[in-house]
Amino acid sequence: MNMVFRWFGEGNDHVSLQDIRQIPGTKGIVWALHDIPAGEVWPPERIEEVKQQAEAAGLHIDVVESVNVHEDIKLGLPGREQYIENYKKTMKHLAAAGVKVICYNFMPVFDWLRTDLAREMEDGSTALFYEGSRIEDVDPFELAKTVAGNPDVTMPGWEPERLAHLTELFEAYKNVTEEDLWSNLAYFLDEIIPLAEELDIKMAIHPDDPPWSVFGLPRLITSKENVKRMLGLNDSPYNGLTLCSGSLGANPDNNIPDIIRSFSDRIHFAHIRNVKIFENGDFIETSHRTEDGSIDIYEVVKAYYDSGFTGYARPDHGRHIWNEKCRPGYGLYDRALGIMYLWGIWDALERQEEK
Ligand code: DNO
Repeated sequence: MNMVFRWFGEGNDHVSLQDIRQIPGTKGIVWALHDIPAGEVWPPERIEEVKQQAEAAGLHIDVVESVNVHEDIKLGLPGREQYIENYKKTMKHLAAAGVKVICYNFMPVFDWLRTDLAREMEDGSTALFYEGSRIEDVDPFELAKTVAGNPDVTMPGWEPERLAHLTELFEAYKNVTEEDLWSNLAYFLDEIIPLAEELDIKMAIHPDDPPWSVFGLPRLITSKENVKRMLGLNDSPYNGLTLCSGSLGANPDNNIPDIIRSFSDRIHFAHIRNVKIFENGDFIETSHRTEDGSIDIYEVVKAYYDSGFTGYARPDHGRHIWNEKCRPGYGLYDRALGIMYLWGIWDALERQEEK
């Protein structure tokens, strides 16, 4: 396991590179140029800047999360040709800097979605929470109006540039079926995977979070069956996965250790975290520890271990603890504790095998 840690960039993250370097067994940052809108080319000099900062702190920049995919590509609009060209340019610039894995997602309109950024738990810590009833009956067009009229409304995973166009985006997706989205993904992959092979950059799609349709929008990467379909769209090993245990695991029908064992050779990046699922399907992000949530993190790590996983892994979202003021889900403390839990399991498995 090549352990890495998400870092939002100088001046954009309260966690320093030095902090990250001090987490045992952590070798690199997971990064992005967050200020560059989806669809634009990442300039080589900006990439070089991050590389130099990271390397000065003794960390690598092998994993980028994410190079976001422009909506025209997901919608299959004529504009996609230009945006795919731009995507390819960014891939080339990243390869030149030594990047090995690009994480991306193919979720229409939003990235991850929660209803509460700081739901308090019994011990006083807070965490991201998803309450189905607050989403499932919401009319997206009404919501778009509220958002448009109120600059203070922000939702996790909703990039400002998308928020500004919410009504148009919902309108554009009105007639896009799940099958359309699959074929638009296939089109995108046919374009970029040959280049990924040439550049030796592994593409790693992130599952949809939560793994079901929200606001009536189609969603693809939601189950084992759909992961299989996605990998089958292009059989190249460069067409791979970011296996996020917390995203797929929010649906209790998804057996994460089984998914890992089934597709281990195509998992280039592991996001490992736990969630506690309530009877009505709501869920909260807990500590990484198995006992605290609904996902057996021991079995998750064991599945990677047994598969001889040598790819990149990061702790995923953590709780907000010890009065830390941080980005929702991205505090230093709980994610660092998560890393130690993951290493604890891994090292114990290694020892057992040596005996
Ligand atoms: C949330 C993240 C996601 C992820 C993207 C990948 O914290 O796991 O936002 O970065 O879906 O493209």
